[in-house]
Amino acid sequence: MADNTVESSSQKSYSADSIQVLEGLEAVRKRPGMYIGDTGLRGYHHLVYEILDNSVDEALAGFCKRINITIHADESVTNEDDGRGIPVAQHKNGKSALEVVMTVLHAGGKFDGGSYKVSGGLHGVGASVVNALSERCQVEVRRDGYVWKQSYERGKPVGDVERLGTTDKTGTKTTFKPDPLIFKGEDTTYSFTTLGNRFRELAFLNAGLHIHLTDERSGKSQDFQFTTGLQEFISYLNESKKALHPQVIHFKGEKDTVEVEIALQWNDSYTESVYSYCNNINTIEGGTHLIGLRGALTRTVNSYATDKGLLKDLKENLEGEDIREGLAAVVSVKVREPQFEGQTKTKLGNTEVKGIVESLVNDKLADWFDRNPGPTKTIVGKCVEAARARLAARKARELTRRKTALDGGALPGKMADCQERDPALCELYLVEGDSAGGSAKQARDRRTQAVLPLRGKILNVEKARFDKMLSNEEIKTLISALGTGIGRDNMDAGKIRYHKVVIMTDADVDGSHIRTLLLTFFYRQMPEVVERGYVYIAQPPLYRAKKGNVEKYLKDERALLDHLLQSSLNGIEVRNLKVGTTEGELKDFVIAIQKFDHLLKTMASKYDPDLLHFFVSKGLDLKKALESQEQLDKLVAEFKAWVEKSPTKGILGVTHTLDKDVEHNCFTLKVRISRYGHESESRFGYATAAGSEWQELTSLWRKFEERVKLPIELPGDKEPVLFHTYQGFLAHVLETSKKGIYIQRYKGLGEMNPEQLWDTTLNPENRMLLQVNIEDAIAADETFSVLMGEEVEPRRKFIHDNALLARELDV
Ligand code: 0RA
Repeated sequence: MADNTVESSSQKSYSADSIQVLEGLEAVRKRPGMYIGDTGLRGYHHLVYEILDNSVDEALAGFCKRINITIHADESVTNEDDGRGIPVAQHKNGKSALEVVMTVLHAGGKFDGGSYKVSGGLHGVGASVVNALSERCQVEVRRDGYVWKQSYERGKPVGDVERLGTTDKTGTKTTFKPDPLIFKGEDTTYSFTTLGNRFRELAFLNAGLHIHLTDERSGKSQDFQFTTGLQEFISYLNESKKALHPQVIHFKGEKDTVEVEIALQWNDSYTESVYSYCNNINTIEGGTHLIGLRGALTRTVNSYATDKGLLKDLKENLEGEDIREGLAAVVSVKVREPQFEGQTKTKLGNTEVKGIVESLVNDKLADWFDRNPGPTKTIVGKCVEAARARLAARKARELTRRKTALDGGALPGKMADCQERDPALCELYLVEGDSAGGSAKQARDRRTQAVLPLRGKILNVEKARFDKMLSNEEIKTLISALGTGIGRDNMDAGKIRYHKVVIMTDADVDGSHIRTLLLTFFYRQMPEVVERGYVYIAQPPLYRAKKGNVEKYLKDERALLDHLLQSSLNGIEVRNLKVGTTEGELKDFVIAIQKFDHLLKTMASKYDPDLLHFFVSKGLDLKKALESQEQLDKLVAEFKAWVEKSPTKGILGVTHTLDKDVEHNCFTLKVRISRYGHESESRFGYATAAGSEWQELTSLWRKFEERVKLPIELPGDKEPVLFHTYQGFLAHVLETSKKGIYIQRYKGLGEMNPEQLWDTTLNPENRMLLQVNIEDAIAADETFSVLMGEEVEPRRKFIHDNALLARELDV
C-alpha cells in the first residue's frame, strides 16, 4: 500500500542520524535504570506513567478531555487520549514526526511550539524510552480526517507510518508490551491499586482531568476525576480522621511564571501529612516549596496567636512541629525549568520558589484566619496543646534516658545481641513471636546476627503520642538496640548499630499487620534509616517439597511448579517430539502451554475461549482475514462444524454479524455464542489483530507446533496414549508430577526448626532479603492510618476490599 505511506526520502539509505537513533535507543536498553529508575516493579509501572504523561500534557494544554488506560490480559497496556494527535507529517530529515517522537531520545517537547512541559515523568524522557523497553509497541493517531499507525519492536519501526482509514475524531492511542528481556522479575505484573493511586494523585493535582482505568484481567474499572482537585485531595487524606474545621483552606497564585496551589486542613490526630509536588512529581525529599510553606505556616500562626494573646500560658512561641501536628496539607507548584536534587532526584532546588510560596501563604492564610476566627481558635488551641506535650515529652525523655539508658549499653534480656561491633557487618532480626524468636536465636550466626523477638502487635503508633510510645517495652528495646536515639532533633541514623535491620514475620494477615506497623514506625520516627537502605524484609520460603530423602525449599508458587515439572518430565518419553529436544526445552514447552491457557482464560471476558482457541489454532493472518467477508463467513462456518463434533462444550447456538470499520478499512466480526443458555459476544476487530495478546497467542501456538504436532503420543501399556490438545497434555503432566511428593506449605516461621530457619532465611548464602525503600514505607503508613485510625468506615471498607487478598494469604 505504497500510496498509504508517508514517504520518507532517507528511509532506505542509512543516513548519519538514523545510525545515531539506533545508538540512542540501544543505550536505553543497555542501561534501562538510567532512564526509568529500575527494572523492577517500580520501573515497570513507570512505563505507564511516561506514556500517560504526554496525554496529561495535552490535557493541561486544553486539548484533551479524557484519557483511557487499559491493562490487557497479557500485561500489555493501552493509553488512549482524545487530544490533537501526534503530528504525522514529514519532519525535516524526511521522517514522520510520529516516528521521530517514538524513536529519538528526548524528542518529546520539540514540536511543542513554545508551550512548556509541566507534567514530567521521573526523567521526562517519554515515549521513545517506553518504546525502546517494549517487546512490541504500536501507535495509532487520529488526525486530519485519517487514522495513521506505526508499529515497533524493541524500539525499532517495523514498517513506515501507514494510513489506515478515515475518521472524524482526533487523538493518540499507544499500546505497548514491556519487554520480558528487560523486566525479568517473575512477579512483575501491573497492580491495579498502584496505577490507580498514581492516577488518583494526578487527578487530584489537576482539577478536571479525567482518567479512566480498565483492567481486562479482572474486569475492574475505575474513574479518576475531581472538580476541585486539591481540596478533595485533603478530604481524602483526612478521610479516616476527624477534621478540626469543616472547610478545607485553599489558595492559588502565580508569580514570575511559577504557579502555586495549596490546600490544608487540620485534624485531631498527631501525625503530619504534608505532601509536596513539582510539575506533578511527588517531591518526597521536599525542597524549596516545602521550606516556603513551613516557614510561612510557623510565622502566620505564631503572629496570629500572639496578637490574640493565645500564647500567654505557654510563655514561648510555637515551633514548626507543634503547628504541623495533625496537619494535612498539599503544596503543588508548576515550574518551567525545575531543578531536581537529592539522592532520588525528588528534592526541588529552585531557590526563587521559596519566597513565592512563602509570601503567598503569609498573605492568604492570615486573611483566612481573620475571616474565620472560630475555626482559627480551634486550630491554635490544638497547636498549643501539641507544644505542651512536646515540653512534657522532653522532660519525660530526660528522665527515661537516665533510668533505662536508651542510647545503648544495657540491652533487655529478650534480645540476643551479636559479638561484632562494626555496624556495617551487623544485622538485627526482628522476629515475630517467641517461638520463632527462640529458633532464630539458636540458628543465627552469633558473630554478626542479633535477634529481637517481638510479641504480638507491638503498639498502635497512630493513636499514641511520642512520649507515650517511649514507654512501650518492645519499642524501647528496639530503640535502645538500634542506638540511633529518637525524635526529630535527637535521632542520628549515623549512629545505627546494624546496617541491616531485617523484619521477619509470618506470611499471614497478622504477619503483614506487624510488618506494616514496624514500617510505619521506621517511616515516622526514623525516615533516614529507611532512606539509607538499612531496613529489609526477610523472605522465608512458602513451600518445602520432599521426595524420598531429597528435600527442597521453594520460595513461591512458581518455583513449586518449576520443581514439580522438573521431576515429572525427568525421563518422560514423548514419541512425536521434535528430535533433539532437551529436557529443559520440554519444561519450557509445558510452561508455555500453561501461559497460553492462562492467557485464554484471562481474555475470557472479551472472547469466548473455545472460539479464540479455534481461531488461533487455524494459524490465520487475522488482519488479512478481517478484510474479506468471504473468509470470515467461512471461518465461522468451520467453527460451527467443530462445535457439532464437540457436544461436551455445551454450546447451543452460534450466530455472527460483520460490521464495516471505516477507520481501519476492514470488518469487525461479532460472534454470539449461547452456552448452556448463557449468551456472550466476542468481537474480533482491527484492535484484536493489532493487539499484543493475539500476537502472543499465535506466536506461542507456532512454537507448540514446531515442538510437537497434535495429537501428542506417549507410550502406554498396550496402545499409545494420545492427547488431542496441548492443555490435555499439560493436565496429565501436572497430575503425574504430584505423585510421591510431599509438599508442605509454611504458615508461620514457628513451623521451621532452627536448622531450617538458618538454611532458608538467615544464611547470607541462600536467603532472600527485600530492601525497603521510602515509597514502601509511605505505602505502609497509608495502610496503617486506615487500619488504626479512629474512623470505622474507611477501615471496614479497607478490610472488605482486601478480604479476598487476606484469604489468599492466609491459606
Ligand atoms: C505536539 C504537537 C501536537 C500534538 C502533540 C504534541 C501531542 C502529543 C501527544 C502524545 C500523546 N498524546 C499526544 N497528543 C498530542 C499537535 C499540534 C497541532 O495540532 O497544532
